[in-house]
Amino acid sequence: KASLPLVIATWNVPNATAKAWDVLQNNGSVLDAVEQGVMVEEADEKNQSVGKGGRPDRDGNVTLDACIMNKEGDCGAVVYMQNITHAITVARKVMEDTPHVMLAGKGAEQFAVESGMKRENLLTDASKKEWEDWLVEKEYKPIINIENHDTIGMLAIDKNGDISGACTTSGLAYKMAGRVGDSPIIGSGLFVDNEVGGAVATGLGEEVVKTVGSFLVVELMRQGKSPQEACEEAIGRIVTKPNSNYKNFQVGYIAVNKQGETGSYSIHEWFSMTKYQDGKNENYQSDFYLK
Ligand code: SD4
Repeated sequence: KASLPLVIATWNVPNATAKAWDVLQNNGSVLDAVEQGVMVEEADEKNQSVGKGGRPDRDGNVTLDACIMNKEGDCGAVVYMQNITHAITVARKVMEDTPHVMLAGKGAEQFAVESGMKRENLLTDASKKEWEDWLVEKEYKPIINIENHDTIGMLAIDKNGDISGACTTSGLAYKMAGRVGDSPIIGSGLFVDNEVGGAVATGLGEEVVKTVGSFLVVELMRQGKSPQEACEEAIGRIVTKPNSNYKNFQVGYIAVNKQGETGSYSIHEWFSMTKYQDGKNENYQSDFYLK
């Protein structure tokens, strides 16, 4: 049996997993752990895929997507939200303080401000400069891989075996205004079932949504697959579609089951998972489909 607690996250995000681990060590809840863990990346202006410092859409607006899910199976999400750094906290407030599961755009921002969060400019000089350079050619193609810095999805399982998950992103750089990806969609970007396990996705959100990826991974684990096998089969659903263009985009999944076994798999090389377990905080290169 795997040693608990443990925390896993998409990509190389040791500061985020360390924060979540600290919360668990200090008897914080598993929900606090994933929320506070991903907040580290939201606040980090150097991570240009999440929160403050995120890359904008084509019009220069940073728009955030996030969702969170607790061990009771409740969830909350914000989509297309601007001017608030900690989208995950707003998602949690949607879950806990409203009768709804999802708020979008202006309504999400208004709710955040009414809940005491402050408006901030999320477009940093660095991301603004890159966007201005992009405007010259305006060539739009999904970026296959951004090593180290990307959408953060996190799953944690506490010493009692209870699971929670969080996912937060600024979405694809230079997306169309109004575009929403997989990350705030429960079942696509994130799914947790405390009886079975949890999964989160990263990469080209459209492809994750089309296959309801994270829900699929969890259901495959329910049928007896290991987290690794489940992630591989969910990637298989994408790459075996007729006319799949998978050579041109990346999707990656990480998963944990109730026993604390973990898995990760992607289409292309260079996806990785950060895992904090047994006091060790390590990054693991993920196995991948396109060899
Ligand atoms: C999206 N899945 O908005 C997110 C972006 C991402 O690696 O994960 N990029 O589609």
